[in-house]
Amino acid sequence: MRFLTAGESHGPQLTAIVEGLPSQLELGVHDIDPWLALRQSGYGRGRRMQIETDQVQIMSGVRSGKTTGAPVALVVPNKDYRNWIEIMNPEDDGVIRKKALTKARPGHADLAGGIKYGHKDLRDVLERASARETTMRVATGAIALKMLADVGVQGINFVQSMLDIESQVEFSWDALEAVENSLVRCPDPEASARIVAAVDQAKKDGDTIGGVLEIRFRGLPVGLGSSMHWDRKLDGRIAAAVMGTQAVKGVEIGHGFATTRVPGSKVHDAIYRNEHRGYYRVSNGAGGLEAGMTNGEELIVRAALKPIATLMTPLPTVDVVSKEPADAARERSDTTAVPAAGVILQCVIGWVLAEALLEKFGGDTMPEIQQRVEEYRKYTLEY
Ligand code: EPS
Repeated sequence: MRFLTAGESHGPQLTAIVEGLPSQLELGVHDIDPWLALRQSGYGRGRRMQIETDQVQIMSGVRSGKTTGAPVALVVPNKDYRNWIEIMNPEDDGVIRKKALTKARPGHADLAGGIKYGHKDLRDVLERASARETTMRVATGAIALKMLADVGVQGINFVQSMLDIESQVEFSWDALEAVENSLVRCPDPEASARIVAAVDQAKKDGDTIGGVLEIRFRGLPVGLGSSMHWDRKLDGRIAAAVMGTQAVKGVEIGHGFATTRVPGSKVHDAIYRNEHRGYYRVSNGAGGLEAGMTNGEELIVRAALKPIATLMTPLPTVDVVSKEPADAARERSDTTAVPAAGVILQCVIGWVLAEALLEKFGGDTMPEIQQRVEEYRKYTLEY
């Protein structure tokens, strides 16, 4: 499976082509749009989210609510394009550069991208680097999540901390409701309220806020990924997908960096077996991955998201046209996108898992895959 995305933040539309999906997967816009809506939510977003109501159009590869096996083309129009048509129109050779950006924002793609791609209007860089692009990674990831759900795999994402405000509640799958009820997707109501206040303060200060996200999946078959080939190890592929998401600066699986602070006897998860559960662990420091393969326990991934680089109280920079010192450009932006990032990361990790599922269980049709997963689950229990 693979996909390509295209589209600028203020261009006409966002596009994705997904190739390699099995046929007979039940799929409709109702499987994708709720994820797009979740991605738009979260306290701390800017005015752009009031302009957009992202809804996907499925342009190919699906008939009567099922995939045919053909490439699936997806489109999400940018409603804001009508306000940018003079600036972003791909057809117009007299494009007005009235929103040209020359004062490179520290932490954004602007300066390195301008040098690399040879642009002095840094809008030509930022329009694609924008996190608007994650819309299509959510749309494609939502398809992966549907495949996973059809073989009994469930995911969840939530905010663990923002600034020094940390969720104090022990994780539970029943927390989903608390997460959905929280303005910032944090399962701890008290931490959630403090984070909302911190976002308000940051907005007043012209500042931005990052945070730590946690994403979990349960019900994964044992042995997705590989211990034999470095580039097929699932932890590496998950880390690449997570780090390939805008603003992510760190990724951790299971106890991650904390495993370095205690000896091995306190790190590794003892193995038990009974007839009902088969092999299992009572701890999960490994976060569901050993040697690049799923081990049947919950997959636990954490990611660190840096604060958004567009600051209303800007940092010093250089104007790439005048080459004089300047304050970095101010653009309409979000105070934080941490809550949305959890949704995005669940989708991009879901994609990697669905890919690994297809590698292991093959099959041109979804019913074939489902049957093979079911047989393999029986085999795993008896092994
Ligand atoms: C973004 C800036 C803001 C965000 C945008 C990412 O958009 P605008 O410049 O139109 O105000 O809202 O995120 C999205 C549009 C989105 O859908 O996530 C940036 O510069 O990266």
